[in-house]
Amino acid sequence: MCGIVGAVAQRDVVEILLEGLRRLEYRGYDSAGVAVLDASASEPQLQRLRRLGKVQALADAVAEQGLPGGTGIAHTRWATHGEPSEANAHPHVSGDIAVVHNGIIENHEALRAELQADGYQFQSQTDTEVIAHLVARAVSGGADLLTAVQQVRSRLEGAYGMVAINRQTPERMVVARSGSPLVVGFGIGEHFIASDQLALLPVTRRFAFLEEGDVAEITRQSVRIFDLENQPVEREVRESSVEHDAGDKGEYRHYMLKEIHEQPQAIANTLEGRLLNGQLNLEALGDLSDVDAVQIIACGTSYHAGVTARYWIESLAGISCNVEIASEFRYRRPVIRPNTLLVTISQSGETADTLAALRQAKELGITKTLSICNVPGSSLVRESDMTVLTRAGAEIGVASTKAFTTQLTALLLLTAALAERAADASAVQQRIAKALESLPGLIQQTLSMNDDIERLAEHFADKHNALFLGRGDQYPIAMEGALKLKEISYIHAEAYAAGELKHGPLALIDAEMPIVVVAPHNDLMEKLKSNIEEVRARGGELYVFAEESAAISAAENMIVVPVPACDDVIAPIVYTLPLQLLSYYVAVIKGTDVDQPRNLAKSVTVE
Ligand code: HGA
Repeated sequence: MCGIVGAVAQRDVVEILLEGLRRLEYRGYDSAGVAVLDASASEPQLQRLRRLGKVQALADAVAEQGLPGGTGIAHTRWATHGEPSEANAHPHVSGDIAVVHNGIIENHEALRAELQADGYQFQSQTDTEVIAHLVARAVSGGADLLTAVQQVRSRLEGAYGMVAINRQTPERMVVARSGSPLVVGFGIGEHFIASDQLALLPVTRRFAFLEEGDVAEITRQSVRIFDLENQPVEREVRESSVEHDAGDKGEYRHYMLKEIHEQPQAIANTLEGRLLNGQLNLEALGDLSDVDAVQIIACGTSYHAGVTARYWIESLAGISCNVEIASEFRYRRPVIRPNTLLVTISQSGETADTLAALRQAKELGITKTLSICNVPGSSLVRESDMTVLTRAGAEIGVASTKAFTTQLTALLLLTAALAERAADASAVQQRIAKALESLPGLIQQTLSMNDDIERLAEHFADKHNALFLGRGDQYPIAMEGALKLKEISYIHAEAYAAGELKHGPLALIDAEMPIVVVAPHNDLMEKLKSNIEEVRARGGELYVFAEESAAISAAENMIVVPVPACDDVIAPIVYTLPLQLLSYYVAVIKGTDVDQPRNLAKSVTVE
């Protein structure tokens, strides 16, 4: 999603801003821009450059033109209102004011009409431009930049993070947070703002996270923060422990492949301190002894982790569990049972819908909340009572891989903790502990399927559709496999619970429809075999991932790919790997932009 970077310093800031944007590139964007104020000139200058496409195109333009100045704002845009174009790229300028914005201004049409009636001319189709004109109007009415932004904030509906600068007062920026994250970076005699601390790690490690409704005025010497009532507030400045670099791709062709191969280590990191010498150590998860029901909320891949966890939580811990997509949950009136634990899952911890659903759930009376998240200090972590950090490390590929399997690992730990009150608690916990202990090694072993799957991918590259089938806790893994294929290879793929085939999708089966089946040797195996036969009888082309002991043999129109044997309880995690590799190699053959697939963004900070 959009990235924001800003700086107020004595030195020229444009390189800091560009480097910040590069660090946010992985999130996906369509255009980039920068505006810099130069106070050293006899008359302060505001210069802006924007480019459609990559940050490098912007950097080339900057190198050609030069953009001196100690105050600047920069942005990568992922269009929501108005096509991707140079005219719609941020910063947007109105007179002396320049603005960058993440999020959506929902009442932009009414504000645009009002501003046009007042004589303001619009240069873009974006919702953002209303902010620039509103701030400019307030400033020309006599307000200083801080007051102007505070006044404008009360006119804006929707979720946003924004930064404004004013040519007339060049050594300051004013920022506002309402729904989209912003973090202030503290340097020595210089200050920074960004939508993600990763952008600022080359210049500082000291950060204060703005809270909902905060407005801050940032100069070289000071950071003044005000709350919704415009009262001064303090926000704790913390030293960041986030890795300095996401690292380069190393020997790998894409971040996605690197991240797939990092999974044994990432899972070991998730387990560290929580599984010691074969014993679970779950105290740090918090007190779950009074939990009678679990409500899981998430989006996309995280939602699939949640659906998998429902199978675990109900069958192993004996606790009723609902799972819902955040964007649905937040706009209905769910009935919440007493003593419900709300579990939110998000890689970034800034997913707009998940955050809103968490807040909605609290309003509905949920008092116990736990987040499964990869980013310490993120909004989701800060607003939840408890957190299980997944410790996957920075994930750069837009299509989530190690974030998903570490989420599943964390959810299995949570299941073990919730099983505490089950009649067979110690047997369940021992089984989970034993299975998890073997997991990093098993995942390493599963990665050796790489070459077989690379060859298999050729069968998919010219196809337009694919079906993914699974039963029980493999059904959400089939959903995740289909999502991965859609995301990065642009092949239409759907997942079905295999028992559902005969209720409709069987009509789709023909020789042009590859069908991927995830088939661990569990108690649903015989049922699944029948479903496989139903497909074969209709000429479908099957690709079955199965343990050898399942005794599914290759046959005409059926390729069987062996997967290492494992305890059923961790099979969803193990079977995820071949599906990740399959979508990766199909995308490579098709030549798509694997790490930044079209139209998608990494952390989805808008609705
Ligand atoms: N609505 C603005 C900003 C979009 C955004 O935040 N994307 O992540 C626009 O369309 O320019």
